[in-house]
Amino acid sequence: MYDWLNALPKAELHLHLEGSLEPELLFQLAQRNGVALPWPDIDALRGAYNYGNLQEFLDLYYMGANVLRTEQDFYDLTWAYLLKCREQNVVHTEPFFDPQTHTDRGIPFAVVLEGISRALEDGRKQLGVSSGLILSFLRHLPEEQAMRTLDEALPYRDAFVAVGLDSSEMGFPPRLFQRVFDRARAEGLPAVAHAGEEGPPEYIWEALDLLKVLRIDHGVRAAEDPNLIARLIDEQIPLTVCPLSNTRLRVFEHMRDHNILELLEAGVKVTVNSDDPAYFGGYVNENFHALYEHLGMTQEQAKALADNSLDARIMK
Ligand code: ES4
Ligand code: ZN
Repeated sequence: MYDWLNALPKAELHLHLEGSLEPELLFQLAQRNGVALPWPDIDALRGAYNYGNLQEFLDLYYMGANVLRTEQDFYDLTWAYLLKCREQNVVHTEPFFDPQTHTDRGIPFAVVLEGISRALEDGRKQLGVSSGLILSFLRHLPEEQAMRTLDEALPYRDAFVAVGLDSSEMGFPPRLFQRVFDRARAEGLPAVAHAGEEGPPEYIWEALDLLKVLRIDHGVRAAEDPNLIARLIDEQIPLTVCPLSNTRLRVFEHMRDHNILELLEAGVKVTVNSDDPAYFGGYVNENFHALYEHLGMTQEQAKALADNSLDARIMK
């Protein structure tokens, strides 16, 4: 089963590049850039990967991102992830990056984008992994800052396939960003958004109705609203579900409690993704393995999940 799951061709549609920063590379970049770290060694850092909720994880994730300084750093980060894609038969990926995490530290937008884009291009040519980059706004920061980030990004319009919305969800509903997403759409950029991870089903409705998203990132709390589930099925709106992330962040107490296979059997277009693999204990294949081990996922269900991911690509 493990070899079979590994060989299955699949797309990854919910991956934060900053969340693919493995502790080994994090320490290497800290040394290369002369950045002091609050952890004495790699084991101490790994020991801190023990979160009670989304915010506790995000605090660590933003600290980790502080070692990313140069174009080469962003290239190395992205390239390491693409090597994993090839290893796991992820034939297509649509990763997120959070420009504000870097521009707010004084790293120029162009430095971040050039490093990532150059690695994605090399990944297409040298590894055969196709990709499309998603520019994600940080929802815990004000709308005006997201709008300014969009202004900075538009000269590079062709480097992106969509815009997204991530970071702390509770108290930061999608409606706060309607004008930013209106503007992105007017520029021809489609949208996705994190919703219904920790937030209520209302946030998923807002993402659909106000931000006009093509996909919902996470969306597992849709299960609490039968009318919303009916709509997701009717319109075949993909959910990019991240099982290991959800259990690490206590969205579900245990993998055996996860609802992804119930959603699949109900007809919702669910997909399997790794979210922040360096922080949550696994890439896409480890997520598939967990569904097999704890939920008894069949080969037929795994094939349906992988086919959903290929079908839910923005870049066809
Ligand atoms: C994230 Cl798991 C998760 N949720 C929301 N925002 C994020 N950014 C990186 N990982
Ligand atoms: Zn995410």
